[in-house]
Parts: sequence; structure tokens; C-alpha cells
Amino acid sequence: GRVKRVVGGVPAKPTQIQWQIALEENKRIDCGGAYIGGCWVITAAHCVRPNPRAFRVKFSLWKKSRAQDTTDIVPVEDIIIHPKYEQHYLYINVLYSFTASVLLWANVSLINDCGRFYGNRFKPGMMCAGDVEGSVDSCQGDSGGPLVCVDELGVSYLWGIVSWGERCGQPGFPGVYTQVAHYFEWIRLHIGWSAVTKF
Ligand code: 4AZ
Repeated sequence: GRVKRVVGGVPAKPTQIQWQIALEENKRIDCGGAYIGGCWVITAAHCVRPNPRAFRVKFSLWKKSRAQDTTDIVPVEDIIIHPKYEQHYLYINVLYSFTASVLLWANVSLINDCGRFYGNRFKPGMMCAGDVEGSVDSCQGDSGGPLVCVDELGVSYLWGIVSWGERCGQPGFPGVYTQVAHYFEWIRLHIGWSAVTKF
């Protein structure tokens, strides 16, 4: 497959990014997501349709596909889309088939005042990350996947969700992410406090 993927990434070590999931729709993988605890996974709304039966969640992505056991692939019971999600904010996404290779990750910096790059397409609840030169970025296929901040104790916090951008790795067009904190109350309303897992 000709999957477009993270720019400037390096392979993850086994179990390094345990919260990363892959979202499978009718045997294809076009999106990622993050396990946040309990029975909850978070992803980008443009990755899903309100039809849980079309999707499965794949865990343990560091395992070679033949080493995956049945519990690494789980069905989806329900899909909750944020009420303010508006499809017309999105660009048309070309879907790439994910003949899966290895999970890659990259170090990105948070970039402030992203309206200078994207004008009024950049809206509240969005944030930008990468670098201005375009040497690190997320890309198609990464959508819905996690951007985490790691604190001084090594605890990872879900900060952003891969959302959109002007192609990938383009100078002056950093990747745009959903700012998780902006939706925290809504997320908490659905999952409750107890569900949040510490990684
Ligand atoms: C996409 O279409 C997409 N460079 C995801 C991330 C970025 C661009 C496009 C950011 O899913």
C-alpha cells in the first residue's frame, strides 16, 4: 500500500507506546487512536461513521501480526461523536490502504498562534505541532492518533489528536491536532473519572 505516514519518525520500541491503537474498518486501517482507560478509545471524528459494527480496535501494535492474539483485536460497541463536529471543517481525505509495517513515532514541538499559518481555518479547540521547517509531522493514516506530553516523571498525557494539515511535512504548514483539554469536560461526561489510565 502507499500509505502516507509520519514524517521524520522512528520505530517504536516494544510496549513503548502502549496506548496507541489502530482503527480497522472493513479490514482496512486508515486511522489511529488512543486508549484512554476503561473501555474507551479516542480518535478523530472524521475516522468514524456512527456504525460501530464496521470498526474494530487493534491493540498491541508492537507485536508482529502473527504474534497478535485474539484479545488484541476487539469489536466496537458504541461510537460517540462530539455534537459540534462539523464535517465541512475537513478537507477531503484520500484513503490509503495500510499494509501495516511498524509503528513509528516522532518528537514534535507545540507551535503557538497557528492562525498565522492557516488563517481562519484554525479554530478554537485546535492546536499545532511539528516544526516550522516541516521536518517532523503526522500524515494521512495517523489521523485519530495520539500526541502526548511526557512529564518529568515519565508519565504521558494525551494532549492532542492527529486531525488535519496542509499535506505533510510542508514548510510553514505544521500539523493540526485536536486540543484534548478543550474537550475535557465532554470526554469526562462520557467516560467518568475512574476510567482514565496512567501510562
Ligand atoms: C489526514 O488527512 C492528515 N500533516 C493528517 C495529518 C496531517 C495532514 C493530513 C498533518 O489525515
